[in-house]
Amino acid sequence: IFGGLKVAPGAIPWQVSVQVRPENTSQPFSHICGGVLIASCWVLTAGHCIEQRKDMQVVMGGLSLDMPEHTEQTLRVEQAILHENYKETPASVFNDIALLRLSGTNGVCAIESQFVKAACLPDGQLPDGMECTISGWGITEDSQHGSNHLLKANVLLISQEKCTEPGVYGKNLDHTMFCAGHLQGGVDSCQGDSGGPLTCKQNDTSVVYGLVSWGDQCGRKNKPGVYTRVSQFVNWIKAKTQATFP
Ligand code: 4AZ
Repeated sequence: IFGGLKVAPGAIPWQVSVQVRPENTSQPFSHICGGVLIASCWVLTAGHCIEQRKDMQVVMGGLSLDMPEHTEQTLRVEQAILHENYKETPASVFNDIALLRLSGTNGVCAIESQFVKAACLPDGQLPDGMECTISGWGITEDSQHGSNHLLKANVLLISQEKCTEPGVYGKNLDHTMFCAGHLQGGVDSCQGDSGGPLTCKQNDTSVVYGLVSWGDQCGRKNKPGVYTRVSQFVNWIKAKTQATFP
């Protein structure tokens, strides 16, 4: 996160760290992406975060990546479901969404607490100009290695009309994506934040409106962050999670 502030305990209880290690090794897991808890056994992340032939786990309820915290819960990923129409091109990433099914028993995986809580899915579109929140452990203006402490920043929803202008992202932006940030630059998501939440208030409830997806570098003027438009995938999410999703 560029232009971010440290997150306080329990402030973003749906944030998860998606971690991988090579299959069947005893090497430690390392953070690759953010994710969003949407039900006890389900995490939403970006499609480009899925690495085949790797063991995956998610860590939630914590703020620091290098210190174990008593509020943390670590769960293994049983299955990664990549969107059928996921497609990466040199200039864009289409349908950049995936579901992680967590391991648990009788439909209980993550245990809800003050520090761990599922986010709601959006119901329709939100107005341009609305202020929303992004968060993650990704690269910052000061560190190419990312942040050890979870950071957050406020960004504004940018209209599709503005973001498809030739000087912004032109035809590389489609209706399954949207832009958010500050056109003057400075405040943005970056590498390592991918898959993490952009949440907005809808009827006084925080909803996961976007997932960090891509952008032309980070924090640059006229190059805002691009987010997966979660409202376009609510039916897909419900279909894939049905038996266990309320
Ligand atoms: C990345 O490389 C990336 N500024 C993620 C987010 C943004 C740019 C790049 C948005 O994963």
